[in-house]
Amino acid sequence: MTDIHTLYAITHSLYSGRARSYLIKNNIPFRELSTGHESFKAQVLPKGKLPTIPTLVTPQGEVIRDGAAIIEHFEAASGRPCRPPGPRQQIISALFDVIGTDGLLRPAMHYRWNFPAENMDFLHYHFLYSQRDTDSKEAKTAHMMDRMRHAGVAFGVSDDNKELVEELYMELLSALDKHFTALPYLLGWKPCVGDFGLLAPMYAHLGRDPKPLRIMQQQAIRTYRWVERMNQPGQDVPEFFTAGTDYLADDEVPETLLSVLRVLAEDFVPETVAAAARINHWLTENQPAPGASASRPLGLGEMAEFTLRGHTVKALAQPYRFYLLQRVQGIYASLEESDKAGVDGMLASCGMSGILSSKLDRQLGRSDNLEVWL
Ligand SMILES: N[C@@H](CCC(=O)N[C@@H](CS)C(=O)NCC(=O)O)C(=O)O
Repeated sequence: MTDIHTLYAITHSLYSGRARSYLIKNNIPFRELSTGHESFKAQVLPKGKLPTIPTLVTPQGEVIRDGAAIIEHFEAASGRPCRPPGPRQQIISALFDVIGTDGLLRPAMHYRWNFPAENMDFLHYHFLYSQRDTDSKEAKTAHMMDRMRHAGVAFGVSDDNKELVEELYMELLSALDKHFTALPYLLGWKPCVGDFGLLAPMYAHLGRDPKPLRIMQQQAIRTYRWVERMNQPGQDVPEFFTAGTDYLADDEVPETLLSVLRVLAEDFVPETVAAAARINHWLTENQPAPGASASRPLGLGEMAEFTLRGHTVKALAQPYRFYLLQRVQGIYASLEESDKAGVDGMLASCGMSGILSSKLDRQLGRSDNLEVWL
């Protein structure tokens, strides 16, 4: 038996970037294989239950499907090295994990799929070589790329609001860049769980596909460096001359990070409120049995509709957002009243108060590698 973990993942996959970065930053030895390897279908999929990446196989042969579950596996086993100690920082870290995983799909999909002249050859290479080596490889690649091309629409990008998606993303980049001027990570001198979540869209799509990569390198150099840094072992902070080693002291959440959240709140909060209403309606109508899978979107008809700067946006309402949001709400519920007041003030100052009250009528849990309705 080897002590090396196997990460089934692929370079251009959004969710893979989050788990890979966690393994790199925490010095966990691993090799990466694509799902095109025969072992994935034959040995891993029966235990992972869904063909999604990232999926991890431990040296003992345990299979863990889902990026959040992979990170939780290591966090729980090693004293939570990536959870900051203070309540405000813990809430912010868990919140960035949700936003990164589910709140930036519009810019990620828009900048990947709506610039074919710049991106298409690059994408074709990556989709082709993630396939099993069969004669139907090219046809399957074409099919997969065609399916994904429509992902932007499903997540709310339309001909009417493309400029708005770009405007908001440029504001995000500008706010992030100001933040990374003084600090190399979200909450100080080392990455927290929220850094890994945010990396998901910022690496494989926005920090790697040719069109958005150029934008980031030219207009948000410090953010680009953070993306690079998140994929390097060690701290990687040569440009900081008086670098610290830990999270910021006294549970500080810097004003520059609240400015980032102010931009993110503009669509994250109304979308979350609308998605909760939509999914709660679906729950009333469908009454899934306790233990039924909640791992996939409910269906193309289940769209959250909300207004963003005067435009109507319709985006898939996904239970997974609430699976991760439950963690933020759980941290809040466990706090002393005085700490709750501190968190309330902080969230109100950046337009994020709504995330605490947006809840589903049924809790979500995890069983046998699937998110399930409780
Ligand atoms: N909740 C999962 C989502 C993983 C996921 O959807 N990954 C994409 C690639 S970025 C995938 O495997 N898609 C194939 C599929 O959905 O069948 C996670 O965070 O790991």
